[in-house]
Amino acid sequence: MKMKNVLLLVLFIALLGSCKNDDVEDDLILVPPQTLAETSAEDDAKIREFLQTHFYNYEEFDAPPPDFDFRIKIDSIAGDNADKTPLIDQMLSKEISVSSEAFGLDESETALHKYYYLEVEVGSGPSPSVADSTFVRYEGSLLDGTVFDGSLSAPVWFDLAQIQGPGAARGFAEAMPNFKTGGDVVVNPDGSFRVEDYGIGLMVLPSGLGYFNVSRGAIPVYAPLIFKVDLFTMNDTDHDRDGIPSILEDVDMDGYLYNDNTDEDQEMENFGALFANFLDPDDDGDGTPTIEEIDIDEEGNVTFRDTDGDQIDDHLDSDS
Ligand SMILES: [Ca+2]
Ligand SMILES: [Ca+2]
Ligand SMILES: [Ca+2]
Ligand SMILES: [Ca+2]
Repeated sequence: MKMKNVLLLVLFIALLGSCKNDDVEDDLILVPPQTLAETSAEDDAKIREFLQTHFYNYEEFDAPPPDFDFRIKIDSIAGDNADKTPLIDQMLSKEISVSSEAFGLDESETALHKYYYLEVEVGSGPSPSVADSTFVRYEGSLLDGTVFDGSLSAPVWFDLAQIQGPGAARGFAEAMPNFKTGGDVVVNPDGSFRVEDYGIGLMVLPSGLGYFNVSRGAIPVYAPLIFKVDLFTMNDTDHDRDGIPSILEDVDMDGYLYNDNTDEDQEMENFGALFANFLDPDDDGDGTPTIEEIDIDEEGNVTFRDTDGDQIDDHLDSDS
């Protein structure tokens, strides 16, 4: 009896040991894991120090020189620039709750994360929602100025709903609704295009709204991120084509699209996978597609039905 226990224990340790070795070899992460809460606080201290010691070319934006390119430039407050207004006096901030599930962490926790943003130029168009698709020019950098990504010559479409999900820099999607798009997009015969009065924004994100414990290219683990963004235009989205705009599938209206899944229990049983409502064409899993359980008028406005009068709309009600 005693022998058996010892054997089991040895086996268990051997298994644990081999798992650990594999992990280290696979992703080469040698730093000890950190919690969201402690990292969020550390990041905020780093970000605030950065914002206190840096400024952007606000004077050029206030009185643009003839050949000004309307690009944000950030520099240290020192020497000739010792009298500049620091970013901390100009940027606004918002807080977002982040769950450790998004990063597959062992320790379950939810922690508030503060990001900073500045609307450098206010666009003349509407603001996107966190579910919209946006046409942007952008540059991403670290606090030390290292540029890790960008698309300055050719703008790109970014699906904010996807960026809000796991594996992407969620804060990019969260901060974008603080900015506005520009006027109509005018495409020239040579394929180039022009957008008047587009929005220009700056965002600084803690690592929990970035890639957190994952190193990507030049981005180390636990790295706060800076994004400069030119926001040209946007499209509304309906990811699952069920007739309901994706932003209206945020049922609990908390601004997060991935925690609304009406038929979650059933999905796990039937498919072994989960589809949040904005990615699910049959939201209540009753076999009738959502698009047949709602009404859409000629102008595209969506209204919901409640046939059995139980205060649950038909497309979210598996028994009607
Ligand atoms: Ca939600
Ligand atoms: Ca679902
Ligand atoms: Ca849906
Ligand atoms: Ca249904």
